[in-house]
Amino acid sequence: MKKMLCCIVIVFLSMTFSLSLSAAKPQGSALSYLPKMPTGDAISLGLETSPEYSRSSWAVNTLTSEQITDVSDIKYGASIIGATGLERTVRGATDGVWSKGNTGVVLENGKKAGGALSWYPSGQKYNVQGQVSQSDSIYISLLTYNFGKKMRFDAFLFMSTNLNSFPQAGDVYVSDDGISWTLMGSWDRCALRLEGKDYQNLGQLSDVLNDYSDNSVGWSLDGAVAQYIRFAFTKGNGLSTGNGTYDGFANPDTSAINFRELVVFGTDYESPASSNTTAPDTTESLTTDSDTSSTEDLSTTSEDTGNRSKKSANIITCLLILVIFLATITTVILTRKFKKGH
Ligand SMILES: [Ca+2]
Repeated sequence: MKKMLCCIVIVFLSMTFSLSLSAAKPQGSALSYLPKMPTGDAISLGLETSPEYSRSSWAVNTLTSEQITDVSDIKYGASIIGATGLERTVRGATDGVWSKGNTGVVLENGKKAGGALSWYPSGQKYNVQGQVSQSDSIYISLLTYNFGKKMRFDAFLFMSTNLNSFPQAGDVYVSDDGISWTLMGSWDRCALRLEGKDYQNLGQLSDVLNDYSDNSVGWSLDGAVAQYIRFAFTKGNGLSTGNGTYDGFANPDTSAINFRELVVFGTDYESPASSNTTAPDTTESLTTDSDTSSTEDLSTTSEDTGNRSKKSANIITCLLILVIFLATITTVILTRKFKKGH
C-alpha cells in the first residue's frame, strides 16, 4: 500500500510540475508578428517631443549633456534614452509626416530635416529603467512613448525603406507610471534569419504615397492597457547580406539606429470612441493598397507555427504523463491482487 501511495504521489508531482511549466509564459517570449497591416488609429502620431537634433553633421557625441537629458526626459510624449547623436528630431517618429516629407526643421546646411528617426547609441548599455552598469543593462537604447493617460495598445509597426532599416532585435515593455515596467515580449530578426526565415514585408500604409516608407513589419500588442510603452533595443540595423553567423546578421550597424517611423496603433482606454471598441474601423482602415494576391499566405507566420508546436509538445507531454500514471496505478493494483491471490 505504501509503495502504491508513493508511486501516485510521485506521478502527481511530476504532472503538476509539467503543467506549471506549460502554463507559465516565458519572459521575453516572441511577440506575435502581424500577418497583415494593422487597421485602426495610429495613436502615437502627434505626441510631444524634444526639439533637439544633432544639426547637420550626423556625427557621434553631437548632443550636449543638457540635450541628452532633454531627449531622454519621459515627461515628453516621445523620448530616447541612450542617444548621443540625433540625425533628425525625435519628432520624426510622431509628426504624422511619413518619412520622406520634411519636418519643417531647417538644418545648419539649409536643408530641411526629414521625417525619419535616426540616432547614434551612446555605446553604454541600459536596463529598462534606463540605468547603466546593472546586471540587467542589456539595451543599447530605449525609445518611450508616454501617452499621458491609459491607452489600449493593439499593435506597433516599423515603417522603413527595407527590412534592414529598423532595430533588428528588442523587447517591448509597458508601464502605468514610467517606473515599473512589464515585459510584453521580444522580436529578433537576427535569430529568425539564421533559421533561414524572415519577417513578411507588410508593404505600405494606404495613405503613405510616393514615400520611402514602402516596407513595414509589425507585431501585436494584444490590447495591453498602459500609459507608457517602451521599445528597448538590443540590436541596431541589419545587413542586407549576412555571412551566416549571428554577428554577421546582427551587429554591423549596432553603432546606429535608424528607421522611418515607429507607429503604435490602439484606442483611448479612458474615454474610448463609442463605436470603435468592438469592431475594426473600416472607414478609416489603414490597409495596404497593393499586393492582395498573397494575403492568404500571410495568415501563418513562423512564430505562430513555433507557438503552436510548443503547445502541441506540451499536450503530448501531459498525455504521456497521464498514460504513465494510469499504467503505474494499474500495475500496482494488479501486483496487489496477484499477491493477495497467493
Ligand atoms: Ca515622421
